[in-house]
Amino acid sequence: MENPITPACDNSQRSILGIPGDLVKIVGNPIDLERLQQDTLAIIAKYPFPDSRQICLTNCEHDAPAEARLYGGSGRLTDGDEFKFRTFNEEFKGTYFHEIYRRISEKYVVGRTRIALLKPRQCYSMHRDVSLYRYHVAIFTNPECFLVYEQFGIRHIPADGNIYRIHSRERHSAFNGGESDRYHLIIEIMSRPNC
Ligand SMILES: O=C(O)CCC(=O)C(=O)O
Ligand SMILES: [Fe+2]
Repeated sequence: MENPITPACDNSQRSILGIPGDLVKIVGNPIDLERLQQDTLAIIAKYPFPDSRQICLTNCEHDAPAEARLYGGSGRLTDGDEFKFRTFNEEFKGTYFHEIYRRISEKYVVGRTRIALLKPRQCYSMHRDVSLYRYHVAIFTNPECFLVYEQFGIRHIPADGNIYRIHSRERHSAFNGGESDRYHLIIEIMSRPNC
């Protein structure tokens, strides 16, 4: 008899429920992953990751203290205003992150832009974000890292140099069920349908 709790599923699909096709979708042209990884390693070596496990590449004010510029936009925002953080931090100008930020800025209004670390066996609470979409680039990941949607199942974002647009207003979380650190670049974009 079929087990009603764990229905047979095709693991190669890496999804469980009926999911809208574009829940996680590749946008634009790929980036140079190796350059991004090199610049990430340099940043990791220079700046400690705080408890929120995020370094913000954008900040709200030019004249904020260095500490606030790096960490002011990290973690959960109390007011949900992702577009306060629109100034690219001088500290990271000249990096490949800046090039990617400028490339996306040519087409969209870009807000809070972060490097997010998820350590092995860490996860986020289930939540909805204010923004409809976000862009993600997996910088370093492992096959056991997943974005989890309450309604739609799970998705793995591979480190393949692609920029992925995710739906961030659907209830979701993310976890690292693997044994190596996961680093994602997360970019807030002013949402428009079909962007
Ligand atoms: O994968 C992550 O680090 C964060 C996922 C998330 O909650 C988001 O991007 O909205
Ligand atoms: Fe989120």
